[in-house]
Amino acid sequence: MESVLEGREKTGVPDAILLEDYLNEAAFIDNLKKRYYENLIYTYIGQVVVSVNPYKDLGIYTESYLEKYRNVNFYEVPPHVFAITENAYKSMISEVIDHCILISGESGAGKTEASKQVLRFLAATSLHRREVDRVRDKLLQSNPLLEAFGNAKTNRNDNSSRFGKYMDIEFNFKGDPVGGHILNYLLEKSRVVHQEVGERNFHIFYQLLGGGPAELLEKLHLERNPDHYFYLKQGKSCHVDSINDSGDFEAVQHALDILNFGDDEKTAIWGIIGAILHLGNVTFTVNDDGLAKVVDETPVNYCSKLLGCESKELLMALTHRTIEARGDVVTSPLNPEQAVYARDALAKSVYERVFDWLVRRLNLTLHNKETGRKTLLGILDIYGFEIFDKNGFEQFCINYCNEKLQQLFIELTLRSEQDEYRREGIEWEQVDYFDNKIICDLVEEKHKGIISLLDEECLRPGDATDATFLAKMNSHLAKHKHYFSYDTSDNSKVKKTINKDEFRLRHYAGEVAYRVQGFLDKNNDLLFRDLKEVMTHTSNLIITDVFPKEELGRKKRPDTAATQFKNSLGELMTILMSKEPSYIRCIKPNDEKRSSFNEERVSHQVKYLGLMENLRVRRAGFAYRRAYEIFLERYKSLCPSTWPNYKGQPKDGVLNIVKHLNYHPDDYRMGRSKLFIRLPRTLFKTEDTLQVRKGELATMIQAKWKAF
Ligand code: AD9
Ligand code: MG
Repeated sequence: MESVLEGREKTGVPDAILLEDYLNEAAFIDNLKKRYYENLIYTYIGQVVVSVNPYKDLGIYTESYLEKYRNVNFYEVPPHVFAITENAYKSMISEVIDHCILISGESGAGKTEASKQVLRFLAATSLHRREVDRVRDKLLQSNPLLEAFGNAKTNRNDNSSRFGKYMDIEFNFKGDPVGGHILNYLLEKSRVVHQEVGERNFHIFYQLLGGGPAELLEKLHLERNPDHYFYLKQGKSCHVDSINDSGDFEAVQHALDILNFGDDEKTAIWGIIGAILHLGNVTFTVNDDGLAKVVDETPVNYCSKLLGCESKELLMALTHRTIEARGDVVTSPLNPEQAVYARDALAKSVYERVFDWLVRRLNLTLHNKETGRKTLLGILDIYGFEIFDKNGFEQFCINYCNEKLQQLFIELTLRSEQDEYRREGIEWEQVDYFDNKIICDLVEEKHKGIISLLDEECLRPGDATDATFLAKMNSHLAKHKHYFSYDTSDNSKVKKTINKDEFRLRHYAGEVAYRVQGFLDKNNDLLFRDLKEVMTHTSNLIITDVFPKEELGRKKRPDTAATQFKNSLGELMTILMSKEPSYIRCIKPNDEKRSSFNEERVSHQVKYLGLMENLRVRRAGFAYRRAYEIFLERYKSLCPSTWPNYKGQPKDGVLNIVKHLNYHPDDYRMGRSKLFIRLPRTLFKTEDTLQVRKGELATMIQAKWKAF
């Protein structure tokens, strides 16, 4: 295999810090492009992996690749997600510190694929003892299961993650994976009841219909054709060429088995999926008083049967609302519009809670009972930054989450760089970069940020609407550099591009216009009490678990959806900050989901991911650094005092080598544990000398053999 240094002529440079013209974005992109067309999708910026989605199978994740990247030095093999994973794994084991691998990039850039390969590589680290094998299989099988329930086709990505996922893998002191734990973030549950044209509901619905055995579908009273279900067909794209629903159903069944789901649990799961589909087919009309009346009771009956509740009760709860006010209980009928709202709220709530249940259930299975020293390696794979034609509350949350991650990247890459120079006693030069903290604050700041303003409107009794929320933002945020709306803009050009019911944020990754419609509602996240009550006494074992009776007695209003999300992101940031991070920065090379490299699209992402700044920071002082031991090991043959035998301190050995090679004093620094080299040129020369030397040594050996 080529090393990072040896491959440079044929295929561009494998590490962008080796680019001579490192300030030049065009040169950086040209390098990525050259490599992309050679099927080399990975390029480093120091320890950061930049990955460009190949949109085709490159055969670079096979067993033999898993092997090739085991026990190697980061810089001696071509860039790969396996290399960065091996690096993190090795340092986790040897230094006994927790690590995390943070994967970012916009929707469709390849985060989920990368995270799966990272997990595969880690799972394969075990020594194949039986117990470890079992853990490994479970860790791996959690993926297809969660993807089935949490991913969907969007207009950006056929397998788009609609939830955020952070997974810790636990290793024992021997370095074997012994357990895991998953944290999930805000599932886009509105998708259960509505999809934009070209999109689908969560995969699992189509998988069950496409792959479920006939007897199962019969029991669930389901038709095989997804077009039969209102909740599945709104996007008008039930069938997708790139997706094999029935095959994926098999994979889910297999995963459920490996993860020890019992028959009763499986029955409960399929019952719920079926119940949601039937629920979506319940329609309402008006009775003589203008109030909601169910058109056809059949789907209500099926739904109740599958959830295990009384059909009459469900029917009543779908068309009525009971309110308790100062001890008085008043039940009033709903109009058809309200009834549809109640129906959808039930479907969303059931699905979301079942998803949470799945994660809890997985965590029970992945829980490691062993005590003793453990280290963790976390993998973060969330929904990427996205801009659609219509963006709502969900995109607002997703993009806010991406702002937070970008913020973490900025803080940690700069901080760790600064720390390293300080630790090694080397002078540091500051590099300017765009700090997106201002946007994070705009969204999350207490009392002033968008989430606070939204919560105020949600909690305000009386006439609060999406429009009053917009007005409130306009009055508070008019002057903010990253906030725009029709009313706050006095520039007629801007006015033309923005609708009256939108606000626009200038995110780190681009401008996004959000329609305010639905913000209050989604943030309030109400499920009428009547429906909740019915859910608390069903016979479906998952539903009874996720709708506990105690919830009905609770007086305190739960946090709003946005506030819950904000808090859980805050906790996530704390977790990530406490670990040693590695980064995979994913780039989406075009919008057509095909293998080609659109420079403009890439350039946009290079800008907003801050890759040029990243590169400058890496190069500001010293482009290349290597621990003394490693440098010595690689180059010891270049100096008579270190070859063939050297017994002294690595640092002294390295000093001998660089002196012998006539390094200019300005070109390098001796840190406490590492050698720092200012320019790639110096290293190239050294590497070339090494190649010549290897040739000489080979000839010498051959000559010896001949003489012998
Ligand atoms: V989202 O934010 O969840 O919408 P991701 O996760 O960034 O997005 P994903 O990993 O799902 O994107 O990749 C999108 C598609 O690109 C995959 O379904 C594959 O078809 C394709 N892809 C991505 N990475 C690779 C790869 N390393 N090799 C081959 C890839 N194909
Ligand atoms: Mg994804």
